[in-house]
Amino acid sequence: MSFNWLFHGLLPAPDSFNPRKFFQLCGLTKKSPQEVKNVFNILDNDASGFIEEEELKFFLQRFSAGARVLTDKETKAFLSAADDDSDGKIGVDEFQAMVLS
Ligand SMILES: [Ca+2]
Repeated sequence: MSFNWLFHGLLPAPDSFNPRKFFQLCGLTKKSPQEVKNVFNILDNDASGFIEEEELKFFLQRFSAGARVLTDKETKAFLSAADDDSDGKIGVDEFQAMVLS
């Protein structure tokens, strides 16, 4: 996956990261559910089947190694936007729903 172009001038300033906008910018919203699942698996670094807060922090770095980590505020906002059943982590269904709807 190469989204490096996104980080030349488009890397969001601290506390301004907007996941929905990011998904649109990198074209993820036009991908198939399976492709979105592949991205989910990359973000689920420990392969637990969920993206936990500790993994979500490194969201930008999974796309580009030189990117910053998300701030606590951004991480919590991202989590609550995706976490439909409020279990404190993001499942693949929740991730697909957030990206594709
Ligand atoms: Ca995980």
